[in-house]
Amino acid sequence: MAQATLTPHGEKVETFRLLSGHLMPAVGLGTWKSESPENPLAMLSFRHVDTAAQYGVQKEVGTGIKEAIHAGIDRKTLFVTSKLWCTELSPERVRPALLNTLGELQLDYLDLYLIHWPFRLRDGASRPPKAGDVLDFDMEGVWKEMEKLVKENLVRDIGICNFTMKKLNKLLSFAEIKPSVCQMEMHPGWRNDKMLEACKKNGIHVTAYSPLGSQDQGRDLIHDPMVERVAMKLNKSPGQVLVRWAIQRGTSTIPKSNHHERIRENIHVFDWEIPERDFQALCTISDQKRVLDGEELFVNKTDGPFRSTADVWDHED
Ligand code: NDP
Ligand code: 1BO
Repeated sequence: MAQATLTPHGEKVETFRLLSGHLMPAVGLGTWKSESPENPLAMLSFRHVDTAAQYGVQKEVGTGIKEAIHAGIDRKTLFVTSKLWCTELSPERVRPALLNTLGELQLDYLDLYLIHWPFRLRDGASRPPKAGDVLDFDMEGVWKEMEKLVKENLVRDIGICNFTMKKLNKLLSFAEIKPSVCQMEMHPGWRNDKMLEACKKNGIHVTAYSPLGSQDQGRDLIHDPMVERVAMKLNKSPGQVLVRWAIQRGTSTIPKSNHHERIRENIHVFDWEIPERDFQALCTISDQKRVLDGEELFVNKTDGPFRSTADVWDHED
């Protein structure tokens, strides 16, 4: 469960303790499709930013971090996550990819480095992939390289995203350092209870991505009648209810916004709670469905190796 602490300015924030013993702030700023990732204001309020080489914004995120540090924030109080993209999922590419990420972010270590998706793609792979674009993935070899990064203090924690229980069990069968964090799509429209339980059982902290239902073709949870009803009752915004729901489920979460007022809104979730009855009501939203099912990235219906999204998710949904 989240632990409450006070910032030097007397603001209440909540954190989760990872397997490694390190603390992770419960809410971070997402940066996928972000138009203002250099926003130091966001860095000052969140203290936790989630980015990835694939998002193409690491240089801007780095500028924001630098400005926040210049404004007096201690690097040690920031939590910076990035991710290893699918084209770099071979052992000899792990370290150069991390060094490139550190260079773009102007940092000498990351707090958390994640495998972005457990599928290796050929450089220049198409969307959807052509025959030969999805390659074999040496999970053990890649994880050993990730473990070396921890031992060399280049990253404090390592973890995974978009894993299934099958892939998690495979990883745990050889991991010398267990993943501290598993980042998965989770919101009231896709609770993914099975994966949350599997992670809890192994002491792995879960970060819920797309907590608001994501963007563009995502799921409009902001206007879901149940979410709106709870928000109205608690005098909070739908966005705040969705972020708070994630925290009360024991997950950290990383909402993204391009708007200052929403960024501010999404972090003001620490001095109130969703009553149990309303929390449970939010857990009953029907039509459970992923937004990010991986189809565009990994499915080739005729040439495989993944011919359907069910293949991508090991037929566990
Ligand atoms: P979110 O669920 O965070 O939703 C973002 C959308 O919600 C945007 O359209 C945003 O619009 C809108 N929004 C934000 N705040 C509010 C608010 N208070 N009220 C109403 N609307 C709001 O989507 P993401 O898919 O971006 O997920 C969050 C982060 O998770 C990503 O940015 C990324 O860092 C991470 N992620 C990781 C993945 C992985 O594979 N590991 C996959 C997907 C996401 P606007 O910007 O206009 O405010
Ligand atoms: C293509 C990247 C999905 C968001 O993390």
